[in-house]
Amino acid sequence: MTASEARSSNVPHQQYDVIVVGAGFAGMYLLHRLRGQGYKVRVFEQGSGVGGTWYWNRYPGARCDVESMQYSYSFSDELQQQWDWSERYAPQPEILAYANHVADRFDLRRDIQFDTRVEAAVFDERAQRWTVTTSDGAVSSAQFVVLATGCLSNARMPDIAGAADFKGAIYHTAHWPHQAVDFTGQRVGVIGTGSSAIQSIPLIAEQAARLTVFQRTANFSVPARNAPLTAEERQWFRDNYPEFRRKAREEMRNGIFTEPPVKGAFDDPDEVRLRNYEGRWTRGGLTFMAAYNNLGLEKAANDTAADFIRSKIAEIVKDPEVARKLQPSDHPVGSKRICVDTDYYATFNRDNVELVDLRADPIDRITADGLRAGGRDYPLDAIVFATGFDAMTGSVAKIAIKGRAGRALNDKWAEGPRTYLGLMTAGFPNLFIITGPGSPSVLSNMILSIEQHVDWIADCLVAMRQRGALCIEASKRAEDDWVAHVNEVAAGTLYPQANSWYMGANVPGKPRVFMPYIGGVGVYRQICNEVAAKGYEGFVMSGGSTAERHAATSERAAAS
Ligand code: NA7
Repeated sequence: MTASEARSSNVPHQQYDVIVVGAGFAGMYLLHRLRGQGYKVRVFEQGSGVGGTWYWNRYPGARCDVESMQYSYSFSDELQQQWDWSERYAPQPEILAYANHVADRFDLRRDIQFDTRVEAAVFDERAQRWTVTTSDGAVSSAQFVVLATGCLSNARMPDIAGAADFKGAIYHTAHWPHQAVDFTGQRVGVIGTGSSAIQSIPLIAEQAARLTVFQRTANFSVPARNAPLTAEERQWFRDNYPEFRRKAREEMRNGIFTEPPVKGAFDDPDEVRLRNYEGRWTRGGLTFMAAYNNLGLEKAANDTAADFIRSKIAEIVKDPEVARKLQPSDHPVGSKRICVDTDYYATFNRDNVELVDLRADPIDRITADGLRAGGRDYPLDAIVFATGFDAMTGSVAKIAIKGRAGRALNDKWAEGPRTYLGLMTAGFPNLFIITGPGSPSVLSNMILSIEQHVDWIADCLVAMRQRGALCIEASKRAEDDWVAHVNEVAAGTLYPQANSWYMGANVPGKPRVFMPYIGGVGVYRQICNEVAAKGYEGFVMSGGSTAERHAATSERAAAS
């Protein structure tokens, strides 16, 4: 049957064992693992290249907030020994070059179809297979579908009146043009003050004639202290990789190897505590939050760290009124992902930079010539939306997924995502999610969490093959218990106190549910391993009889 005949008859014209959605770090490693186990795999990727979030987020200053020696694959020792990261925090072009290197090194491209969106995935209960429709009009079928769609991949463009009237250029940090944007001589407005804004604002300010930053919520940020990596620093990691990676996987809450805190904030006298914060501020990076073991749990402890950062902002920013606006006051530090910056606060000392507090002066509308907020017009040549993502569920929701009895996943998740271990959702057999809601995901070093999920799924598929099982599905009960556990653990922390994208609070109408699992990657890994060791406890495997397998295979053969 030709592809066009298949399209017109809606009969799948390509049969795979596994269809993977997305060729970011998750999709790439999954393809490598599964192909190595003899599965026929097809990856569909909507971008024209690999790298996922690092393919799209090309804004000035984009870099990872996890150190490059740790934000890298660990599955291949040759790879981690041979790839030379140039800086403490890798810039986006280097991470993208790394992703391309991995694709070439492991010959991944031949099984990735670029420029192709997965639009629908429907489970056929008779054949026990998924029928997948892609943006090129093709229909494919696979026993398994894996959503490697990423947690921060569905950029959110807020609906601000008048945007269509604007005569200048509009950008979104997560859909940055592939050619460098030159703001020289321009009046630029940046909407948002999350990580993307905080990384890009200092660089845009250096180029633009005038930069206006429209801030709705002030964010906590600590200095990155980024610097070139020396050969000795790289070698130190390489020599110790087995131990560092093991600790990161098994002992750290967030999958980043560091010295874990052993004390609470009030176990130290005030001056010792301040010295500790000062030392971490000078060293830079996310480990600021590892100063004490109760910063994410007790408000009073958290206040000591928040006060320290607020005092630093007041020290750096010369205009006390601007400093006051930049000092976050409505959420505990760390309850929104803490930002890591280079000269962010100091940028507000520049003569060409202005901060607009949208709480006092909300956006009225975008006009032909700029933006009006609090009744005042700000003339602009370009507007940069640094407004974030419909996180964790946004990219899944864009695919029309139907499981058993034709039930839509978007209907099932209308009140918030429900999964068992973040890996599967009941009623949707053979559909896996990589770093899905209900797993540590965005609270962790994503690459390590990706590797853990991919390995678990790959092992699970092999176990199914050995048992002759055709189908695996999360049980409703296991899912209910897991969702209750995820909520319970989150409720014991300060995280739900912030209106964060972890909570879905940045998207109007999105249910407020704390989506990631906050129990820590070590604990989570242990739970996943135990579930597998107990014969995939909480999952139901079926279709194991030879007759059933034979029938399903014949049905598939007839369909093609
Ligand atoms: P974030 O962290 O979600 O930041 C988005 C920013 O945009 C944040 O300051 C928002 O303010 C602001 N925003 C969103 N909508 C609006 C509207 N309508 N008006 C004004 N301001 C708005 O996204 P990022 O891309 O910076 O970072 C995402 C993650 O990527 C980050 O955590 C790292 O893990 C990497 P709000 O706080 O909602 O008031």
